[in-house]
Order: sequence, then structure tokens, then C-alpha cells
Amino acid sequence: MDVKNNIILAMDVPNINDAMELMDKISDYIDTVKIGYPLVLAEGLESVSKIKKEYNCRVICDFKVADIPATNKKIADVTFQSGADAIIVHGFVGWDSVESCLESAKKVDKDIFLLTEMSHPGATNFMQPVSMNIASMGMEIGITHYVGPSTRLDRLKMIRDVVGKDSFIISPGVGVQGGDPRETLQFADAIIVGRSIYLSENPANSLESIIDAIEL
Ligand code: OMP
Repeated sequence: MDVKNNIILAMDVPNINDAMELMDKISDYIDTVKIGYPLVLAEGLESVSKIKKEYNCRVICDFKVADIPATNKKIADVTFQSGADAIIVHGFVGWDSVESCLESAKKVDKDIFLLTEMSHPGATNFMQPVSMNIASMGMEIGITHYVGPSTRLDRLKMIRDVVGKDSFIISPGVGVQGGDPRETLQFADAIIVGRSIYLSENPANSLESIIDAIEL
């Protein structure tokens, strides 16, 4: 999965009008959008199809899927039916839950991203002790796409070491959570940025500054 400018927009806005307005301003700069619960719970999965159709972009659905295999499969199937190109899946629930999403994705030639360690401070409580095991499990199952934190670059580097150079890592936490775009891209293939763009007075300018920082 190639991502233009290595930047993925986290579209955590509360309604489809805000989403379309934001896309009008920045769709020239990016080709991949991450849509999660804030927008889909407000507007339904149609928001995924609508944004894809209008802007011809790729959509990663951030549903952090974490259920038993049978339920995970239903969630992944309906997500891919909406046109999503990929879905983010939790790893801590174990191999069978993850595999059910991978099978659902493979059937329609789509991807899953396995979440290893999260970017927020509380991730050190329970996730951090097992995040490398989650990454190793992903490699055993044959997963090629991962999510890892830009807020702890030492950990992101460790995740890269586990999943190898051929895996594709996307990294949230850049901007408001403290991660640096350029440093993060030493270990990740793309960064995920939300509030630094969609809360900005001028989202296009903010995005340009991030691109400049990356290209320095
Ligand atoms: P900002 O902090 O506003 O840039 O948004 C970050 C985005 O990445 C949000 O959509 C989060 O839900 C998401 N995210 C994290 O912040 N940390 C993680 O560990 C994982 C994710 C994610 O899976 O995308």
C-alpha cells in the first residue's frame, strides 16, 4: 500500500459535512484517509463509500476489531462491502480472531493492519508488555501491515525489527500526541495525523508544514 506524501489523514470529525469540507481543502495532498468510530457511528458506513467515491481515495477503517473470530469476520466482511481498502484489527485477542479478519480481507483482495502497541500513555499499562509478541504473532500468521506508535520511537524501532523491512507500518501519534513526522518515518512507512490537520484554522497550510518537515 503506497501512501502519497507518507501521510494518512485521521478523519475523526463528527459528521459527513465536516468530512467533505475538509477533503475539499486537502484532497490534493493526500490519497489515504483513516475513518473510525466518530464518523461511522454518526453517519454510518455510507460515509466510507461517499468519501471514496467523491475523492477517489483509499480508506482505512479504524475499527480496532477485537472480538471472537465469528464476530470479527462479520465486522470485517461488512466493512469491506462498504468499499474500505483496509481495516485495523487488535492483536491482543489472539491469532484466531486476527486470522478471521485476514481471511475476510484476502477473499476480496484487501488488507488488514494489525495494531501492535498503542500511542497513548496508558498503553504502557497492559499492551506494552505484549506488543512485540503481537507483532511476532502477526508475522507467523502472514500479516504484512502494522500499526505502531510515533510517541515511543524506541518501541517503534523494535516493532520494525520484529516485522522486518518488507512489512508496511503506519504510525499514529504525530502532532498533538507529541510524535515527530520526520523521525517517525525513519521506522514507519506512513504517519497518521488527525487533530493537527482537522482542528487547524488552515488545514492545507498545516499539512504543507508537515510535508515540509518530512522533506527537510
Ligand atoms: P491525532 O492524535 O488527532 O493525530 O489522531 C490520531 C489517530 O490515530 C486517531 O484516529 C486515533 O484513534 C488513532 N490511533 C492512535 O492515536 N493511537 C494508536 O495507537 C492507534 C491509532 C489507530 O489505530 O489509528
